[in-house]
Amino acid sequence: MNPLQLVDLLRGHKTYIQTHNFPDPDAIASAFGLQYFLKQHGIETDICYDGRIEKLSTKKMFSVFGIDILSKDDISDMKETDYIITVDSQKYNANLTDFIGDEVACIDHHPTVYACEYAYKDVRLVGACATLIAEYFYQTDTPMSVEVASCIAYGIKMDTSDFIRGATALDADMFAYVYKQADRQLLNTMYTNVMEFSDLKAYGAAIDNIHVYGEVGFAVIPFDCPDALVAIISDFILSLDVVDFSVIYAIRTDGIRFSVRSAKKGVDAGLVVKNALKGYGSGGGHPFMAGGFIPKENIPSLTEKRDYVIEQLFLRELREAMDE
Ligand SMILES: [Mn+2]
Repeated sequence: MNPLQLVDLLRGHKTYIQTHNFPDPDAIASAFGLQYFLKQHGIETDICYDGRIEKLSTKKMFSVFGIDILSKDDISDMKETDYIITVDSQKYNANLTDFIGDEVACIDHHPTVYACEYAYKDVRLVGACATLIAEYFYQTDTPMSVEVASCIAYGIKMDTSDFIRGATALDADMFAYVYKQADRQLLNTMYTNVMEFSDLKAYGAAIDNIHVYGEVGFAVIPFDCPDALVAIISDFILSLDVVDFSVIYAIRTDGIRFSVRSAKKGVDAGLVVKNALKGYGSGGGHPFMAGGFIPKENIPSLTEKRDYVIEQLFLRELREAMDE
């Protein structure tokens, strides 16, 4: 795709850049980078999202890099004729609210689930969406600010988990490109003071409750805990040397939220959680990272031995997955 075609498409239109709901660092870095890129070519845009920003480290991006972003409540004046560019997400996905504007463009690095035509479409399966945005600057020799360079570097690092998750040669090349223009101090700032006291409580609960069977680690967080934190704790438990598959779940007021990780070759976390929770709730995701949910009305069917039942559901699926 030639990014200058996107510039031509938008000229004369009120344009919003929309991230997926509950945006993560890659979605925010992609939106912020794209906004700056378009501005350099004479196009003013607003960044918007739906949902909440749960993690302290993600919120911190706004002050560190100087990002302005509008929540759903701030965009009540959006019109049907306004243009929307979706970044790090695609129209009709469950994680993207359908705002009233016209989705004319899409820039994403996820596989397409529901096909949709856009006037400008750039969907490539690389490690981070921010990589695609960095390439726009590179291809067109458009200058970027140190804040944009540092922010894109952070987005790429986070979404590829420091180049161990889905990273491609393009991610590495574009990281090198932005890193040379980044302020390393600014980037380093993102890694300090990012844990909240409530996070520590969730880590503590998971450590207290961990059960390991073979290479499978389970832990329950027996209180309300945001999705993003359940996911971080699942990564944390997977980092134990004896654990190759982690199942972390939080008991929340609306139900039980699961985060599942697989480092086992051939064992698809998405399939395991989908099958394990069948009849109780729903689940799915990628081969290496997935999530699931049991709504509160189905919790009684797990009986009083809730944790034992959950462990058995997963262990049974895992035995099958490993046999195949
Ligand atoms: Mn992403």
